[in-house]
Amino acid sequence: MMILDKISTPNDLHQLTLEQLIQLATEVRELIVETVSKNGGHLASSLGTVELTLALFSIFNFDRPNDPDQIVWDVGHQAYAHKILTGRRDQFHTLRQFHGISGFPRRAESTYDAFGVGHASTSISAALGLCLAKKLQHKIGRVFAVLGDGALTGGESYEALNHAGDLHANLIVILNDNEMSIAKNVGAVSETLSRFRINPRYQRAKRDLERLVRSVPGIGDQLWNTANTIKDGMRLALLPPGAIFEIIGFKYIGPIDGNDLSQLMEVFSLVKELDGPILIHVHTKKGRGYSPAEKSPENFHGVGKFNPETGEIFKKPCAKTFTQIFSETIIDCAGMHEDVCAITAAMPSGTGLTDFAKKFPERFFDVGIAEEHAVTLAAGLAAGGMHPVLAIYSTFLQRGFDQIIHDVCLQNLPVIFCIDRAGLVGEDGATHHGTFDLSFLREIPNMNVLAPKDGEELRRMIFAAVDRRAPVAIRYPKGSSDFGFRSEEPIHWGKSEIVFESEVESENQIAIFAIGSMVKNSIDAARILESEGFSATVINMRFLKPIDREMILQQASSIKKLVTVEENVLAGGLGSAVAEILDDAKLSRRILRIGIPDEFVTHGSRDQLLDLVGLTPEKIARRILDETAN
Ligand SMILES: Cc1ncc(C[n+]2csc(CCOP(=O)(O)OP(=O)(O)O)c2C)c(N)n1
Repeated sequence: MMILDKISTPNDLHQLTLEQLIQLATEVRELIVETVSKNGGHLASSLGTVELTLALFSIFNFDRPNDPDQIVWDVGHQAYAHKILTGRRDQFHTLRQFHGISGFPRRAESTYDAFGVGHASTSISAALGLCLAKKLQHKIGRVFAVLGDGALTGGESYEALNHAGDLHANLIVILNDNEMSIAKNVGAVSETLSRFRINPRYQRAKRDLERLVRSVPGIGDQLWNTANTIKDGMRLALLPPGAIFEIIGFKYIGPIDGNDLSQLMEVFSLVKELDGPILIHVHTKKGRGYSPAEKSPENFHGVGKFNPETGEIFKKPCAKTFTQIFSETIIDCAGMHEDVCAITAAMPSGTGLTDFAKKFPERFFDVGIAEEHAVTLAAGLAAGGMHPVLAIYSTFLQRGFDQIIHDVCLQNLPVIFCIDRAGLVGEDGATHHGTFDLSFLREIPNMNVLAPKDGEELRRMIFAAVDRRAPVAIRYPKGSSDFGFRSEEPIHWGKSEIVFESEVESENQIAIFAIGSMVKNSIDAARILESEGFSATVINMRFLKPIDREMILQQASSIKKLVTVEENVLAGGLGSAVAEILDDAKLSRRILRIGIPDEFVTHGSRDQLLDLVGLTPEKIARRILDETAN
């Protein structure tokens, strides 16, 4: 019988011996590797935190009725062991699948998921909130924030540390340091912390821990004496890196080996008796226990399906992605323009800047998980005479909203935002969909908002944006950039293009205004409509702002049925823009606005989700047919 079979809740771990826990760690790892090899997911980070999860569950009480101890996992991509050990083992095979469990902790999924996550650097703030809520309700449960060294590059982490230290909050922060973000971590703090490896200077550490433990009122001496008998072999150090945290009121413990169960359990047993705020610095190995992931943690950070025996990652044959087109184009632009430089917030490979970084290292900046800083840094570079391009996922640009308004657009600075993963991203789900950017960018004065229908258009838009010398945002989706058609139409600023006109003559005329990823689906929908006897025109808007008012009014003057299609929330997007134009022109007209409804979209494959929200060609055509029938 597997040990895992005996575990239904975290407190079941209290009964296990160290040997059984070590065996359990192996079983949990095997299940993680097996499942992620089939479903894809965040493998390396989750393998690194298995012992940490087991040690927390075996020492603390996550099952205390009405007042359990609670963990907030930062990003939440490292919480697979947590999911398996908190009653979701049987559903674990559905990880990240449509109707299956989420790849991230979600309050709606389990009461053990204390706080929903997906974006980085929120854990300390959220854990502090939980902690204060416990205090105000006279509860005794402990709250943990577990964050990586990558998440510690995000400003919100420091804002929360600063506040927690000031409040003397009873919070335990576990800094899970593996020296990796997705790529190698960056920044001065990470650099400083990494200089302090687990080392044999634990005599001093012992002394300092003794001071902390003995200071526990009433039981300190006894606690220390008991602990002392099991302390041999402990690698616990209270070393200078802790000074960063001690200055702001945290007790710093570490670095300790976060993949060594006995060390972790020993430290947690002692810490249990201490009041916070405490920061425990653990070193873990990303990909621990699965050698392909240990060897290339970046490739196994967020990975698709792979062969678990060999570690060979299966790649779907696919035409060039938008990311690849961006990657090539930005290198060409930088070759032609010496002022072009590129910024990423901890995602050099995801956004396609790895080759740029090699070719133009002095013009490349990885700022860490610091999107707000990235936007203002770009504004500063632009104010100083450079032409920065910030390559960023749509969902993470949400972090920089005020900076876009206050630092870039208000000063009308030439910053280009290349916004990848715009629209539905698939298995990462609600926290990661990029479905708001058209709306939140369109409302900002001076901002230009573009969306290409294919790779070639993206290339032209990037060159046009460089010539424009203004704030420009170009958004494009995940995946292939080749849709099998090609238009040679050059980009005219603020102008759309007609990409499809039915050959059939019909009284039933329809104009479909589509943007970005939805141009292709609208053309396919138009073909379906044509087969139903309709005559459809599809307009590739290209620009949401400045929008092609002339084209909209011209179509509206001759065609009764107007439709807009966008892979963005309906509120404030293309449909709203077209409606506003018609209203301003006193043309009262019903527009069928097709886009993402006012709700958060779940996880699943991109195709399943497009179908769910009604953005496949068939569903678009069906909506239009239903509308015309009524
Ligand atoms: C705000 C934000 N920006 C970017 C990301 C993408 N991202 C997911 S995990 C990750 C690296 C996290 O590194 P770390 O916190 O050290 O955790 P590790 O994976 O090393 O355990 C990044 C950049 C994100 N989730 N949130």
